[in-house]
Amino acid sequence: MLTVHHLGKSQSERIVWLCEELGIPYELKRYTRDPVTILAPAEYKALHPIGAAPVITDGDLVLAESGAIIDYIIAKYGNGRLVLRPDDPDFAQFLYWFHFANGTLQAGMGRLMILNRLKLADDNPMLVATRGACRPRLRSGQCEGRLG
Ligand SMILES: N[C@@H](CCC(=O)N[C@@H](CS)C(=O)NCC(=O)O)C(=O)O
Repeated sequence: MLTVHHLGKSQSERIVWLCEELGIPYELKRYTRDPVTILAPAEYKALHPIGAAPVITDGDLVLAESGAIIDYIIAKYGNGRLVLRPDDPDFAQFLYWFHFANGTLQAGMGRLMILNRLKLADDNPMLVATRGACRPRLRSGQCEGRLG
């Protein structure tokens, strides 16, 4: 049985969303962040050496890394849904947006979220550099343009 180990307010939200979208059976095991540190509880960190959400288990398999989990669930349980084949005219664009989400969008948003929490001075060089690298991509309207 597929189990989604779900840490609230984390990237595992996407795995729950995927399972719901596919309408597949799965068990949802919820974990709550430490109220002081806002980090995952020790029980969650013990699931996989990466110590980060999301994590799924499926029989003896313990799998982390959201992109790998999404690929695994779609390949194993998707019955051809939510994926394009190489002969589809949109195949390259499908790959681009799939990898853009984790490789660029999430990475940039994550860095900005952490730096914003530190309440650094507005001219802090690390904040300025991160904003410079991330915001143009987030503001470019690229996502809105694609979504229409
Ligand atoms: N590249 C990893 C990143 C995983 C990650 O950083 N997860 C964060 C939450 S979004 C986490 O669990 N951090 C540890 C913590 O909050 O204690 C993935 O896509 O799965």
